[in-house]
Amino acid sequence: RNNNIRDVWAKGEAVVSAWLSIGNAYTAEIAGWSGYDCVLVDLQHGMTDVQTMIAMLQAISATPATPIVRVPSCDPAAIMKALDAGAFGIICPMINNAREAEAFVAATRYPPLGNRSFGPARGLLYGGADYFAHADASIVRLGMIETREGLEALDEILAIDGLDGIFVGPNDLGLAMGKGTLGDPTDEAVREAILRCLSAARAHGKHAGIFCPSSAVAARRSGEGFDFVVPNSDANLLKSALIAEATGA
Ligand code: 3PY
Ligand code: MG
Repeated sequence: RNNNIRDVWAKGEAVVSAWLSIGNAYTAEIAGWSGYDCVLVDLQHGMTDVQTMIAMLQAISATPATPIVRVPSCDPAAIMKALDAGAFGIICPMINNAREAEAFVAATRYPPLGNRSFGPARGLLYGGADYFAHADASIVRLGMIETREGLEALDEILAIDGLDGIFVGPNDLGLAMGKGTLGDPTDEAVREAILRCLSAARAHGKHAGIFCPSSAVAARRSGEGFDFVVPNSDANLLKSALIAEATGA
């Protein structure tokens, strides 16, 4: 089973991911048929439990999009559960240092490279009978940079073998820098910090992703060199569409 993320990167292009905060298999299926390279189930801030995540991953499996998960934390058990449920990529929030990045990557790789426990469940169904042979190479791992500590430790985090790259959380990063939360930060220091994440990733030959509040911002970010962009979330899109219909605007 291919991983669209790696296929898009191999072409030198930017991956465009949908982002699901609503815990529902039908909306996941709709997202999967909407032209995104991958569809992310958010277990950190999304209104989704593990059982619903499994149904969402099943729904995404029936579409051309690659299923991925943002886990709630660096907890190895949560990471392994998402992979066993068929996620082909993991975004791990709040990576602060090399030790956390290393633990994250280890939880996604089978021994001898890592410490992922064997029991691939849906991974074996979605990934195919040869899942075990290819899982370590095909799974994508992005560590989130969204704290002061993470920003300061960019180089040591990016040096971790097996980490594909970083994913910037502009809201938490702005908050950590005392500048409030904005999906597209206007503060000069936060903007500079985001671009520092991008240049550090490039210097290490790794990938850089970022959450964006709209497709216009996502297009600007991919123009800057980010090669994994998320233009908005299902909940925000639904809300703005509902407001527009309610007001007739
Ligand atoms: C952030 O902006 O902090 C995120 O985690 C992405 O939404
Ligand atoms: Mg965040």
